[in-house]
Amino acid sequence: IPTDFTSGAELWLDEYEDDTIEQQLEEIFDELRPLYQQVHGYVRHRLRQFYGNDVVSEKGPIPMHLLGNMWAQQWSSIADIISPFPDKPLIDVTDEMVAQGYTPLKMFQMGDDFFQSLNLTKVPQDFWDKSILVKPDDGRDLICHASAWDFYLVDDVRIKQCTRVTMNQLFTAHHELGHIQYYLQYQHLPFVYRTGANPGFHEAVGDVLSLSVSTPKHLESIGLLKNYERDEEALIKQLFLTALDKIVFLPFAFTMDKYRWALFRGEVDKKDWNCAFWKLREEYSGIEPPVVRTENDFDAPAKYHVSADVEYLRYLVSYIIQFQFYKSACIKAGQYDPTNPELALDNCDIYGSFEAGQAFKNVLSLGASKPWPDALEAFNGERTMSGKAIAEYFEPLRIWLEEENQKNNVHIGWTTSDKCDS
Ligand code: X8Z
Ligand code: ZN
Repeated sequence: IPTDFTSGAELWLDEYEDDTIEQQLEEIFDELRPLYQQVHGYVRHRLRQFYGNDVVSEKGPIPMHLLGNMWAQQWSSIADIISPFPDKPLIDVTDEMVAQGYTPLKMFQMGDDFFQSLNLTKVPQDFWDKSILVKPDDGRDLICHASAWDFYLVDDVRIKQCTRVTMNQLFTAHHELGHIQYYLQYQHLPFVYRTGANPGFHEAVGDVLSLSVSTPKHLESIGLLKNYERDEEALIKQLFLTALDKIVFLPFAFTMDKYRWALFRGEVDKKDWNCAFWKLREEYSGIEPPVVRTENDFDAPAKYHVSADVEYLRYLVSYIIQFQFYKSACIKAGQYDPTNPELALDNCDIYGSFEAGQAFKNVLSLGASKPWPDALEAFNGERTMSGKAIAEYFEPLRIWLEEENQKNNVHIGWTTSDKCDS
């Protein structure tokens, strides 16, 4: 393990065990940028219809306070005002969960059941006894940002999540249980190997299950979705909803660490620290702050991971490789066949597939004992990170968006704004 890191950036990047990781991600991001720009253009167009030209310009960055999330990192919470095909149902099973009396406990039990259905390990009793799954009401000062913890003993793994009964929180419960499953699968290894093949692997596991849970097929099977008719329009609407989370997130995740690398490497003068942040957010995501910022503000630490000093590239890597895992798991489960529209990738449910579970076991039980390309190979034979699977997943949406944006004369890309005064 090298100790002569030239900056914190090199220390963080070391975990990816590949000197070309920045370059690789840059290239993958370049491949996906056209799709992001189509989503961005369409959303801006819809927001213009909703709020008018005075609020949203035709060609500028989107004012981020309209996007429904404090950091504009995912935009699905405004899906009701920007989705195509208003007559088609927008899949949000939150109300149904509440109506059926879902509790945080039940949400985690369902997640645990999903892992067991793949023939993976059920969470130990200690997990249920020692986790915090509901926000304590005793006035304790507690960080509510969801997290999963390995106590590096045997079967002592815990989640801390201030769980609310919503569809999104159901996905987060699976995300956190993914970390737990990884801890359990490698707990037999020596301490130095009890970590992910790289940090992105750890973030990807639960999300693969969430992708499956979010399909109409799975939601119907667990009785949360009824009378859903999956025609061409419903399919596009569903893909659009997923893109508001999974595609929109890519430039956000990249900029969180591009920003910190630049600071760590001494590339930004301290007097420009705030505007450098907004410049990156604008360049990569095409968004702007709601009001003019100055160097008297310092906005980046408003994001939990920045204040808590958690590396963020892991999520960019995760959002790319989780589609590689998902696609292969779907094929193994007999749930995806590119030549059969009945077995589409975006409606693949891997629940109950021992084959998919075995692929996970191959990867997770290695921990960090082998370089990550070896771990990936153990899943599906691939050895490189690739944007091909995520592009394939969203291909029908890309085709639809390009046509729709063209038809509506939607501007693609964005001009620069000056919302930060150095
Ligand atoms: O922080 C998380 C997880 C805990 S590892 C809840 N995520 C990122 C975030 O919320 O910013 C999951 C997706 C991105
Ligand atoms: Zn996580």
